[in-house]
Amino acid sequence: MTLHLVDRAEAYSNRTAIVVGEDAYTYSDLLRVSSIVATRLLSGRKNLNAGRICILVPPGWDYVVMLWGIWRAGGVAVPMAISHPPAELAHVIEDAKPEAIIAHPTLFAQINNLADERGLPVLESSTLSQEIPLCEIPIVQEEGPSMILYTSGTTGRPKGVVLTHKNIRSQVESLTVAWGWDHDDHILLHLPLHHVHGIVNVLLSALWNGSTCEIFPQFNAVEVWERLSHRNITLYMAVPTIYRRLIEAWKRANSATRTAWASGAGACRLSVSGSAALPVTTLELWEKITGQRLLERYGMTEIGMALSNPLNGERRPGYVGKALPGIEVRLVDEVNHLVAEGEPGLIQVRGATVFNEYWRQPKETEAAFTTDGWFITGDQAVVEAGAYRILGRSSVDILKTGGEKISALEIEGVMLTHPGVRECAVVGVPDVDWGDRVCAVIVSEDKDHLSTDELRAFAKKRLAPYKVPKEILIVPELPRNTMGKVTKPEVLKFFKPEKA
Ligand code: MLC
Ligand code: AMP
Repeated sequence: MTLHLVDRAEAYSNRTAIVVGEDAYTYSDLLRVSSIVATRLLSGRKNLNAGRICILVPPGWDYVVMLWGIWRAGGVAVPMAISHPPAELAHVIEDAKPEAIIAHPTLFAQINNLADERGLPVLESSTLSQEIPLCEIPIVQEEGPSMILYTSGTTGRPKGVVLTHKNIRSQVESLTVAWGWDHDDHILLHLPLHHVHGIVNVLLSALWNGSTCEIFPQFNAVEVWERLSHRNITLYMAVPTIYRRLIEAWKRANSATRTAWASGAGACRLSVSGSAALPVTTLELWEKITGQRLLERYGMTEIGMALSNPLNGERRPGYVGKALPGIEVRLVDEVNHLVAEGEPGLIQVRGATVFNEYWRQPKETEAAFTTDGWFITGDQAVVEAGAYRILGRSSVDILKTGGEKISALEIEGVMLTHPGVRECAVVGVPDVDWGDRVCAVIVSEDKDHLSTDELRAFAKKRLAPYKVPKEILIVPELPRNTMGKVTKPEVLKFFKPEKA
């Protein structure tokens, strides 16, 4: 069977698939150029046979045709974060064991040494889409792997979540029904393209439906407002931090600009928030400004989207609604017994949208599922009057900052490699802008010679920008319980929460 996503594109032929600045590309362009990319990647072979290919390309047309080209050649795409320093990229390369890396020339400096050291070819994205006589494109099985997305867990460095083509198809089919996607939709995309939110909820949902996806290379609040003010964007999706930033930019604008911007956002048929808890104050302010009530939904890299407020009907502030079409969600206690409505429980999810495995991590995979096949999310919730309310994570060591999931333990592990650091504890301080603000306390080997500036510079070199602690305190000792274990609730007291 060929990929449904690709088959459907044939029918959308001359409709606009992607817009980037002044450039518009049709579905026919997407099919033609992605088959060129596939031909070049195959380079005489019949099928990439699930070989991994990393993509280090900024959001834009090149990114989309590289992704489709890899899939059409039978490969597995490994989208990499363009903001990550080489140390983080090295982990992905080591783990995914790709056969090549596709990179945009502006990002060569980040990747060339890593690739050279490992004898890996770096393929320039624009060269891959240069005309060539096309070869026969292989038949790709929907049950096969399509992408590996890296996500943090409580232990170690980020793990690769393997999503199949079928998973992705099930995810977009569910969202299509739930959110009423159709070919007249036009969505704005500025989210990073190494997460399900940007890739599946926005880009692939648009392409599945013959809609138009307009891509901005990065988020900029004024640019987003200006674009919305043309009143022809029908759908908008972002994380709570972004809605917060948009609100702040709107407050700074003059009265005429505010009116134009608000009317543009109000013209969207639907605006969605997710990837982290949406503060009720943010929902209320957005509604006050634009007249639109945000639709909050809940999801995860391993499962796509699971819970959503309704397209039509009441969207309750502070709640994430009910299970999406085709997805089973349940709440259980510590011994896997269902809990009653009104009782807090652990969220478990089952269905065709759910991934099968962490890449080359059979033990982690086994531990992530119950014996009867439910995925254990690690999140807690309660059902009240038929709708789910997320209560938080089971582990204090998993944080969400600006929609990015991170592991406190991973950051602690990196900080401990600094010779001046004896001990380190990282916490997520509640913060109305970031969700969790990453903060660290350090016990130094030699406090007179260790500065917080140096520690931040050290972290910046080794960690993704959003993992770098925003505040670092050097303290004489860490708070511990009677068993000698560091008590994170006590560590939190070193920092000031920024609540709405
Ligand atoms: C950037 N910074 C962050 C950050 N992003 N700090 C904490 N958390 C983040 N997420 C840092 C920068 O390193 C910089 O630090 C400072 O903040 C300001 O940077 P910026 O350039 O202004 O930030 P910006 O590039 O605008 O990024 C902010 C953002 C971005 C919110 C637009 O983080 C973003 O797009 N987040 C969305 C992530 C996402 O798509 N998640 C979905 C995961 S999938 P300094 O020190 O240099 O000043 C998922 C499943 C689901 O969760 O349910 O969807
Ligand atoms: P990720 O691993 O980046 O896909 O992040 C998934 C996690 O984001 C979930 O396990 C939740 O903890 C969190 N999350 C996603 N959506 C919401 C939401 N609407 N409210 C609260 N948390 C959310």
